[in-house]
Amino acid sequence: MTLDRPFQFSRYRARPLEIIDTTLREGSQSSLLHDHYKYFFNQQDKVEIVRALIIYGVKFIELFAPIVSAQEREDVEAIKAVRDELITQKGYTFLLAHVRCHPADVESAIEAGFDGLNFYIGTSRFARDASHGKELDEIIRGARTLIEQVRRDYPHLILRFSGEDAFRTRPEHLFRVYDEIAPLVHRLGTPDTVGVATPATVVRQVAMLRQRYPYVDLEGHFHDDRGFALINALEAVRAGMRYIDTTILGIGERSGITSMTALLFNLFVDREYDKLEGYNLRGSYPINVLLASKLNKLVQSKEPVSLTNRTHTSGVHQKAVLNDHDTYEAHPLDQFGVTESEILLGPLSGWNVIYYFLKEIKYFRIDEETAKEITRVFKQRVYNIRPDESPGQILVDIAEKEFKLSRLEIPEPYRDAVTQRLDAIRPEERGEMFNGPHIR
Ligand code: HCA
Ligand code: CU
Repeated sequence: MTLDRPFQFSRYRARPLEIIDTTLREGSQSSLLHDHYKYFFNQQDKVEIVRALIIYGVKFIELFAPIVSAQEREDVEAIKAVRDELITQKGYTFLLAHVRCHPADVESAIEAGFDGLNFYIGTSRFARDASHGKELDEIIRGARTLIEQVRRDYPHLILRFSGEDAFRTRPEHLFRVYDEIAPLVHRLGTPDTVGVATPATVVRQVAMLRQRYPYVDLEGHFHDDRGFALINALEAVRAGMRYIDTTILGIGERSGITSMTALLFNLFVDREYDKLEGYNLRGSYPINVLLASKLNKLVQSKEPVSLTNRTHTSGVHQKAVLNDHDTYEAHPLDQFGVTESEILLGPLSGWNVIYYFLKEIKYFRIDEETAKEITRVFKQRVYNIRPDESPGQILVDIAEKEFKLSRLEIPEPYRDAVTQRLDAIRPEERGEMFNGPHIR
């Protein structure tokens, strides 16, 4: 067994945290694509996603090996063209092919001009029995021969090896394989393929691998079956893992993997700023929206970097947020591109927000007592709302038709300029950062 320092890839000095985006590989395995009559990202989707990732600051992008289909092979060409176009502006981004330990996968990736190969093979009992049927010695022999050959013939390639289902592989088995492969690769992956890991087992696994393979960088890949994909990735980063696989919105096989923006947002909240070097954090919400639009859905409500986390529905919250949004918004989401805050009118709204809405946004001449009365009427009416109505429209109708309120006449050009009650917002947050809540 040799555990020498491996060869280095010289073109790039890795940052404290490198995201390996796998939206177009792992993410393409998401059932969400199949729920929307879409089944795959088309070439234009892929090009737009890759462009957004590069602009966001991602330096490693994983794609399927082109052997998967003729279409994949063509798409790699288009993706490479975008990457090349952005090099002068954004630096180099490495394209990595996800390959089985099969010569045909490797050949297809090399032919397509990939910068690196992410080898994987199942090492757990399950994979050995039910998937490829190979025993450990055979796995080792096959992988070693292939990787040695690739290193010899293509020394510029960045190589990674993952024992799939590493968290259900017994440590002595994992060591037997990794001891042989570690000297040949730049990174060792330790994927939690079926989402069984916990923060505690992740910390243990990272410590164990760091101790045994001090010269090889580690890569994590955490599935969300238990809802732990985010916390596991965070713990792994804290324990010294440098490379983390993520996807935009965390999409992937079954419940997916760690969401890229959720991970970076949490590192920011925990003040791990060194890990955020080179990421354009303000692009977080826009990149989530981009992917959600490709899936024909909204950014999901459980996503930390979402408008949902700046949306308020209950009367108590709405009143407080109008005075100081920090009351129910603890995190600097505006720095992650969620620059608006939203108040949704509905049966839970109180008179404060209704007063604000009718007076400041709809220009009614109204006093507080009238607003309270209108609120009482609204709270009855809104329970019978029709699909073609909005709560805002019901309020305007009540104010106009039942209470016969008149409105201020504001000349057209000035209307947009006076809709926000700026005195409710702290001075340092005025301007483009925070324009007051958007009410509807
Ligand atoms: C897969 C499995 C994988 C691979 C991860 C890796 C996993 O879908 O092929 O190559 O590190 O979760 O184990 O995504
Ligand atoms: Cu996976």
